[in-house]
Amino acid sequence: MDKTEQKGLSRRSLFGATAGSVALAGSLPGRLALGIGGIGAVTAATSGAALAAGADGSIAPGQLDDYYGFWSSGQAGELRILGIPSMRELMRVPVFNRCSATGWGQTNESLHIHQRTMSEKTKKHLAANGKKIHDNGDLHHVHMSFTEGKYDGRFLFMNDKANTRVARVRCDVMKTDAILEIPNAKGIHGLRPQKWPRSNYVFCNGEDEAPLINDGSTMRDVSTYVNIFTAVDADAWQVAWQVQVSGNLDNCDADYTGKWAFSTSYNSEMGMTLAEMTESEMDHVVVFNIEEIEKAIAAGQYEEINGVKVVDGRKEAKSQFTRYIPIANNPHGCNMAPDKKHLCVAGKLSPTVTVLDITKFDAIFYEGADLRSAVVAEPEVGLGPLHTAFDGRGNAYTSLFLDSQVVKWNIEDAIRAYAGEKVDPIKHKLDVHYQPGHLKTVMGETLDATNDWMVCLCKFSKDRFLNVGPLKAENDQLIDISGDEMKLVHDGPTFAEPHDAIAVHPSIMSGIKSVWERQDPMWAETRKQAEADGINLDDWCETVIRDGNKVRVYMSSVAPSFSLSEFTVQEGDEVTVIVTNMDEIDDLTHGFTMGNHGVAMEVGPQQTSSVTFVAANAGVYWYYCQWFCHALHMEMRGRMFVEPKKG
Ligand code: CUK
Ligand code: CUA
Ligand code: CA
Repeated sequence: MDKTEQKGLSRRSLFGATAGSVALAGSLPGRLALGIGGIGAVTAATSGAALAAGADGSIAPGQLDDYYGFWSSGQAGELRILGIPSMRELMRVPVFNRCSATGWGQTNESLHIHQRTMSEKTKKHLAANGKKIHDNGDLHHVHMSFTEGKYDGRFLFMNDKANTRVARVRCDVMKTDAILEIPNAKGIHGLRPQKWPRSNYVFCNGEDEAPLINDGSTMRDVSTYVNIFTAVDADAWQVAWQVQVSGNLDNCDADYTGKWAFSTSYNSEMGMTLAEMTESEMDHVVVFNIEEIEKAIAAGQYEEINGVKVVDGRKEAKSQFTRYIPIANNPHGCNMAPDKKHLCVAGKLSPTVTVLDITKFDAIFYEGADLRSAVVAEPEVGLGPLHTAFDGRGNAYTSLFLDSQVVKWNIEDAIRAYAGEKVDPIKHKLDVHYQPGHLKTVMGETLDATNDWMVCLCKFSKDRFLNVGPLKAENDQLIDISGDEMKLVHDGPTFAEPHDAIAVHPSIMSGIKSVWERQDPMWAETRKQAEADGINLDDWCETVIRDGNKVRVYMSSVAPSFSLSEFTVQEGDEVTVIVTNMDEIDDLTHGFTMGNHGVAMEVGPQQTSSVTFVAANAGVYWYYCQWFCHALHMEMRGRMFVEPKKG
C-alpha cells in the first residue's frame, strides 16, 4: 500500500520538496574537497527514489519517512520529532527544559521568551532560589494549529503541568517562540487548539484545585478552592478569558463547528485524597458554550482577577456557559471523532467509553433538560480505557491501560447496540506492551484521518528491551491499522515520558526552513542592543564594547573560525557574547562554549545567539565551537583573557 497516494500526492513530489534536508549526508573530506558551497549537489542521489515503507514500517537508509511525528516528553519538558513509520528520532526541541546542547534556558533570546509573561510571584520565587527561570516542565500534550478542522502547519502548542504554563513552537524553524504562565489556574494538563474556523484559541485545563486568591489566608478551607478553564488567544499569546468550573479538569477537546469545547473531570467530588476523589459513582464532562462565553466577555459581564477576565461557570451559578454531563467515575480521555459528531469519553475506572452526540448539546442547555440525553452509546471495551483515536472509516481505537490492549470498535455499531440492536461494536483487540496511555492515528484528530498507522504509547516496557537498570524505557509501539485486524509492527523505546503524539503529513510542513532569516524576531531584542551599540549584526562583527562593568563581545562565525580569536575583560565583568553565524549552508550550525563557565549555545546558519555570564576569576579561558562543522572544527576556538582586578 502506498500511503502517500491515498492523500493524492505522489512520493516523487514529496521527496522533491523535502530532500534538501539530507544535503549534508556527504562525508567530511568530500565536503572539504567540494568547498562547503558545493554540497547541495549531493541531494540528487535521493530525490528520484520512490520507495514506500516496508510492511513492517521500515524505511530504507537514505529514504524519508511518510509522516512527521510530534511527541511530547512529559517530565523531560521537551518536544520530540520522530519519523513515522520508522520511529526514528529526528530532533529534540527544548521547550520547558534547560538544554545543554542548544543553550535553551540560558541564551538571552530564550530567557526573554521565558520571562516575558512571568508573574511577579514567580519571579520572586525564582530569585529566592537563585534562578531566573523554571528549568523543568511536564509536557503532556502537543497539538498543531488548525484551519477549518485540518492541521495548517503554523504552530505546535503544548502544556506544562508542573509550572502551569503553555508554550508555542513555530513550525517554520521548530523553535519555541512563546511561553505563557497562566494566572489563577493550577497545573495545566489537558490542552487543545480550537479546530474551527481556525485555532483562535488554545483551550487549557487547570487540573489542581486552589483558592482563587492563593495567599495562604484560606488554604485549608477546601470550600474556597476553584478550578479554571482557560482560553488562550493563540495569536496574541495572552489569556483571552477564563471560566471558573465545578470539579477539576483532566483532558479536553474542541469540536468541528467552533461552538463547543469539552473537558473531563475525575474529581467532581472536590476530594483531597484518593479515597475522596473516587468516592462518587459519577463524575462529569463539562461542555463549554464558546458563543455564550464570548457574548458575556464582550458585554463586560465578567470579573477581572489577576488581570484576566473570568466568568462563573460553576454548577451553582446556573449559567449558560457550561453544562455538566454525568459520566461514570473518574473518566480520562476526551476525543472528538473526525465524523464531526461524536465525542468519546474514556471511562478509566469504568470499562466503558461514553459516546456523546454533540448535535444534541443545544438541547441540554435548556433548563430542566436531561443532561444524559446526548449519550448515544456506551460500549463496554475492556479494563482501564484511557484514550481514543480514530481512523477515516468510522472506527475508534481505545487504549486499555489495565488490560494492556488496544480495542478497535465501530462508532455506528456501538450506537446501534445502545439502541437495542444485536450488533457487537468490538472489532478486534490487540495486546500491547505494556499498559498504554495515549494512542494516535495519523491525523486522526483532524478531518484528514488516515487508515494506515497508529502509534500506541505504552507506559511500561518491562522485558521488551535489554535491561538498562531500575529506570526502564517506555515503549511507543507502531501498529498497522490498514486491515480488519490491527498488526503490531515495531517497538520504539523512549525516554521519559511521552504522553501524547501526533502524526502530520509532510505536505503540511512545507513552510519549514533550513536556514534562518536574518531578520527573525527570535533575536529582535539582541538586534536592538546591537543597534544602540552602533553595530549592524548583518555585517561582519569583531567589536568589543565596554559599558561600565558590562562588556558586549560581538563576533561572527564562518566555518571554521570565529571573527575574534581572543578578547579581554576584567575580573568581575558581566560579559555578553553575541555570535552571528554568517554561513548560509543547510545544516551548518556552529556553537559557542565558554570553557569552565557553564556556557554553551547553538548558532544555526544565519542565526544570532547571545549569552551573558560573569567572568569571576582572572585567567585564560578557551572558548570553542561545540557543533561539529568542518574538518578544522577542533581549531574553531579562541581565548578570553580575564585580567585581575587592579588595586
Ligand atoms: S494524560 Cu498521560 S496518558 Cu496527561 Cu494525556 Cu492520559
Ligand atoms: Cu563551528 Cu564547529
Ligand atoms: Ca471521581
